[in-house]
Amino acid sequence: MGATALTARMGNAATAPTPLTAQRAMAQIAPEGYPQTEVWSYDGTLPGPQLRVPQGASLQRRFVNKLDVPSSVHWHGIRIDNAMDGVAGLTQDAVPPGQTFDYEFVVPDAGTYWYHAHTNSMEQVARGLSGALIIEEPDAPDVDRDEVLLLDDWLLDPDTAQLEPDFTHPMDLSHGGRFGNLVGTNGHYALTVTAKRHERLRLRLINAANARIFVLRLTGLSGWQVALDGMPLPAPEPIPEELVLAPAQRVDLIVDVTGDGAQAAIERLGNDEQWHSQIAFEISGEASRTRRDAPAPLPPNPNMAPTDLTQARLLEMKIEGGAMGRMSRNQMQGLMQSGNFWTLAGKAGPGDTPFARLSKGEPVRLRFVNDTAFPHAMHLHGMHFREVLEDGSLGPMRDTVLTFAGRSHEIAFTADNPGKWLLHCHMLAHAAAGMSSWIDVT
Ligand SMILES: [Cu+2]
Repeated sequence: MGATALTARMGNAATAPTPLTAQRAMAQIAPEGYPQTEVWSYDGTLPGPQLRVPQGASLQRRFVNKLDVPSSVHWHGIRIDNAMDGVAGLTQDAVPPGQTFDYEFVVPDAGTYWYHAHTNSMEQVARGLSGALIIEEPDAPDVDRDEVLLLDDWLLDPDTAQLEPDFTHPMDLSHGGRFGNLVGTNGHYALTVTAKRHERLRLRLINAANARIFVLRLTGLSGWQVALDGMPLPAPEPIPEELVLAPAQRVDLIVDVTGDGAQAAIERLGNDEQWHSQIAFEISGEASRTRRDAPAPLPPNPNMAPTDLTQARLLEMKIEGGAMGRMSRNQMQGLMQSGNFWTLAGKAGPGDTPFARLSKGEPVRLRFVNDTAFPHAMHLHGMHFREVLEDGSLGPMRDTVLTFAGRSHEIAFTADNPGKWLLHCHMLAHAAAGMSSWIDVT
């Protein structure tokens, strides 16, 4: 029996779940001097409120839809009860304007997750419907501060600072997706964080952009990556010189402020091949005289055992279509008549039948063959997976893998969570234009 049912039976009707309200709001995304931007928000803020829940607890939110279009909420990366996954048309009906839906589920894994709209997400996420979801370890690592950094971009009219309303531009759908012309963090185009020298920070980076792959580097900050897509790494690892964060991916870093000057930064590689400040850290004062010892690994989450590859069924999903791809002109024109530009395993859109039917507990190897001219960030709902690396070993647990043009990437997972799980590209224009499929675990 869920907590809501229990509460009802006890006659304690006063404890309705806390609302999470989708509504229009104004946000100062662009620099001062520009007007505020009208966005679609959760609870009136951009990004939505940061939700923090202890590991193993039940998260309860009454989603209230005050928009004039249907919507629903997906809890990205949570190994969740299928009925709470928020995918309109697959796990629930979209919530009509003026109505509500009660989300209630246990959060089994500690880490950095996020929530976002999963009804017409190409438009609704671009308009602002996303926020951070932090599941706290019972024994949190020893840091001075925990900073959530939700990276995003916005496509604004440079004169009015309002969102460009053409969310279904064929150029975006058929190429890399909808990119913004203003890049920022936590709803600001230029986020500044204050810090002390030798202060130890846990940085939780979330890529909430519709299509942009962030390539980042740190200056004046030194440390380790400790988790990917929420899941702890077995041991802290050096931060790569260039940190790649595809749409929907997260990374947890533990860094010390080691810069000599007054500034440290997280910088982003721009299309111009130059490094631009993404997040500025203003250093003043000193937290301690010397650096601290290396951090311990994060405590492992439950159910992280690697999948037994020898027993695994092999599935292949060919990714085809898009501009400059190898699909024939005739095939492409046929696809475009249905409003699509891409196919997964020969099919555009989720349809009525799953890509695969899996038995609960079945080990699976899934090979993505990216036969297009673009990278795609493939996301599986409900279960994490590990990439099968070139030497046959298994990589860290993730929920989103960046596949590169013309390359194959194999993932392995154990189908241990029953339900209908979406499998799609997280370049949201691609997902809307054919790159959405699903698996059925029974
Ligand atoms: Cu894609």
